Amino acid sequence: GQRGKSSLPHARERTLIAVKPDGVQRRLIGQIIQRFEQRGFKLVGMKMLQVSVSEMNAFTMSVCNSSVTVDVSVVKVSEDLLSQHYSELRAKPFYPSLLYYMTSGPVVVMVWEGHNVVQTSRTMVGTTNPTEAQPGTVRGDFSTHVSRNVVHASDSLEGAKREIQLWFQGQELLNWDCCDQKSISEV
Ligand code: IDP
Repeated sequence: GQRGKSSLPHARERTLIAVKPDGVQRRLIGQIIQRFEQRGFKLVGMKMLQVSVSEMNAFTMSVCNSSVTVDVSVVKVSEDLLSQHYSELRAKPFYPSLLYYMTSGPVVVMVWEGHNVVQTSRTMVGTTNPTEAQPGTVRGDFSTHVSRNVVHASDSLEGAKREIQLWFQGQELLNWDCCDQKSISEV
């Protein structure tokens, strides 16, 4: 297995976790934070914000298989953040309604650090579609439909790096020592 120096960078691995608007509305922030704390990960950044959309006066989204045009002209600026965050999904039919959902209320974005945190948090969060998510996962315990799956977790090391840079300024992330670190990881 990995010993000594080779495992060093992994203990400092970071990922982006976000409680989406439905999770905030449903008062799940605390329970989600608790799961990452009790697992042994370290919180190094956290903030609450509401993202708004620009350059979208109206869009059509599909609700229960019928098209509905939604006027979002009252919602303003900052498309950048979400369109970059979800850049790979731009061509998907659900993309407009995803933006609408993600801008519908506050989100809580967090950066968690620890050994293998990217992969482990994907396991803790569960599959994208809650229908398949195992009980014990966040999505498997708190959600039923893919369009309201409560939480976001970066899906790769590169994705995590990109998303952390997108959502956080460098000085918003803290390097601090957890007093129990030696009991949680060898490094
Ligand atoms: P992930 O959040 O598990 O990484 P992605 O495929 O990156 O999954 O999708 C991002 C988000 O887009 C999902 O978490 C979910 O909120 C939404 N989404 C994905 N697929 C669908 C769909 O088929 N209908 C509605 N929303 C979807």
